[in-house]
Amino acid sequence: MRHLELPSVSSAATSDLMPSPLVRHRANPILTARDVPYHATLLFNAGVCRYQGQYLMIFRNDYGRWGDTTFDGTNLGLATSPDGVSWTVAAKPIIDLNTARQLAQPLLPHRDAKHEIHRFYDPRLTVIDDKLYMCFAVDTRHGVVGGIGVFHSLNQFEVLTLTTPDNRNMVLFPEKIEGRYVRLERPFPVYGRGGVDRFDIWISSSPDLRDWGRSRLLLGVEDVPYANDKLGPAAPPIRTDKGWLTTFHAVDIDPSRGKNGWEKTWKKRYHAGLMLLDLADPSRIVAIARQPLLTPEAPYETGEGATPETDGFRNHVIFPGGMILDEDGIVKIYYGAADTVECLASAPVDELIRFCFEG
Ligand code: BMA
Repeated sequence: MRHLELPSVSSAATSDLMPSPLVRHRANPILTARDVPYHATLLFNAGVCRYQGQYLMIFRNDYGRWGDTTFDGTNLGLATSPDGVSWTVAAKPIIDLNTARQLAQPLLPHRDAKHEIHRFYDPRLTVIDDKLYMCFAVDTRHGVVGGIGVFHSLNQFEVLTLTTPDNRNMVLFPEKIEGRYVRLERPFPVYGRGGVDRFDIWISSSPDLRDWGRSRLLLGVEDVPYANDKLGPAAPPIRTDKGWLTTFHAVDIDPSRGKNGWEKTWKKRYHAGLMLLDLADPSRIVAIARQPLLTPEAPYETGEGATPETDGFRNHVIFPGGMILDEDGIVKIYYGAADTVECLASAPVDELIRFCFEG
């Protein structure tokens, strides 16, 4: 991989690498809890896709009280848009905790999902052959697991598979590759890692979306010059003629940080990264930008301006969850900012590809 011979972050920053082509939308944040007709506090980390002639978003809503880290719960909300910028939120959540427990129960046949499942969150949407799929994370009594399900209609969701713990941040590729479905994922091993986060991106495949295997390491923390903590997938990949273009999240820790968001200490910073994977063998990285695609800089990302009431919940967080290539060659990237609001940034697809090689 090209970046293995690359300079450190500080020397890269002073060199003449191509700057990120991504431009933040003027209307940011494009969707917040204030747009939701039911109890909502933090609206972020949405999955977004184009489906049945419109833009469709499923967002995470952590509801409680501003500034208070004891939340009442989390549900998933639905929003639609004709242009990907102005959104209308459906009257009720699309999946709440009770529904999630019922939906997952068939895959937990010898357990009571009511006791087993505590939280269902971080939706990621992919359309394959006109069918809408959603990956998600589930906090259970026995660890965090990733899941994949299919919408038979927007009112009918079937959970197809759950992973073993600990895994999450799963995203599906939008088509089968060599006859198999493919996903990116982020297991989080503890044993052997010296008690610190060192989480990497893995790739697996499946003949039927239920049974997964052939897992391989795709990208390690040490491969990303601006990460010193952990990595994971972000938005589901898009097809381009040069390869699968995909974002990821990359975290660095600034130990000097004190109060920074609603928690007493939050020392992490989440960037968006970008890479290009081989079309026929997506476990092969064709190119990866050595600089971040997006780093928290705008007030709604650093958190100081995330809401009129308070800082963001977790300041300095950018977490892409949706990536759409429109007919005009512009890629829209949707991301959660400060774990508080949902934002949009865009760039021409050709420039994003060039950024993977020259950025
Ligand atoms: C991760 C997940 C994400 C979140 C991020 C930053 O562990 O919970 O949903 O955006 O932390 O807080």
